[in-house]
Amino acid sequence: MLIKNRPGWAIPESQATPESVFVNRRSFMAGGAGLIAGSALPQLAAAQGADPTLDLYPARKNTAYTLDRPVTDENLAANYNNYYEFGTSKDIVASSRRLVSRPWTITVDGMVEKPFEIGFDDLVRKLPLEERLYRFRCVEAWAMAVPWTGIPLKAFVDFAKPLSSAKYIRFETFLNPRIAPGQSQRWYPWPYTEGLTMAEAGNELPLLVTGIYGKPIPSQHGAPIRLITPWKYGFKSVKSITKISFVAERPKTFWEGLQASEYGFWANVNPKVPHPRWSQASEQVLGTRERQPTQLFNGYAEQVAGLYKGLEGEQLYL
Ligand SMILES: Nc1nc2c(c(=O)[nH]1)N[C@H]1C(S)=C(S)[C@@H](COP(=O)(O)O)O[C@H]1N2
Ligand SMILES: [Mo]
Repeated sequence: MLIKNRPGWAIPESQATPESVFVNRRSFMAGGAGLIAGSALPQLAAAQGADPTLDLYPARKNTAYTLDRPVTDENLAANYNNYYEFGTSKDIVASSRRLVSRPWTITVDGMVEKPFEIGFDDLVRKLPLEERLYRFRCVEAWAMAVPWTGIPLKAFVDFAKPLSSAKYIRFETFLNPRIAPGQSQRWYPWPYTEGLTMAEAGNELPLLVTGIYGKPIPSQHGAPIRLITPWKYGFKSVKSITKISFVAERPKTFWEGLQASEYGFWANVNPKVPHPRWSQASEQVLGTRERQPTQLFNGYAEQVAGLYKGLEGEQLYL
């Protein structure tokens, strides 16, 4: 990663770029709204080139999820991103503007009663949206705290009607190298893929996120819909989802495909289990100069620790 004029909140190269360090090494080798009926608003917005879901924001706040730190400044979060489809630096905002998030179709297939396709604008009005404050922790040891708006994944799973034989849920990002320059780099296992167990998917925490800071989610954060799993390292939180499959076998994830010894399937946050190349004991909070202690399950042990009973033999924290 190349930072010119590194801002104060940026993290020293040595601490902040493990994912890109690995990859670069690899690449070297190889208004008048009151007059209009409510249902016409989205179409009108779309015709004017505005986001057709604007009327859904801000969504109802679910105050059950509280923070132990201030909300990260919106501009910091919006300009320090990991989105390898658009480049390996943190500075991918301009490149990510090439993402075309409308029309957007999501394919739901695999072990479901009936596979289907659904337009994003249809889906987002079928299921309840809510806003939650969550901590967020990247495996690179930087952290933030963000108001996400989304559909609880649990509600989506009920809607999709998986068969009881489904064991995992698998998410896929779009695949289009003409839009995403990173996808022309053939040594990556595109498309970006992630997965959860069905038990994890049924937990209260995971959100299918459609908005951030009370507005529709911008391209660099994974428009129009991405996953957020706040107790896991950030790479689990797959962006710009076009396919959701219910499957019997554990999916092979993007980062596992690149470097399985460093980025595993479970990826639960744990201060006591270091990454093979750096400590996870503390984290750099965006917008501050201090490091904070990392918390087990990123502070969400109460909600998720029970999911891992009986799985102690697995590499739960990598
Ligand atoms: N499709 C896709 N999803 C992705 C990534 C990516 O490169 N491509 N990066 C992941 C990583 S490593 C992190 S830390 C978060 C970053 O989310 P943010 O940029 O919205 O903060 O997105 C995750 N989801
Ligand atoms: Mo990350």
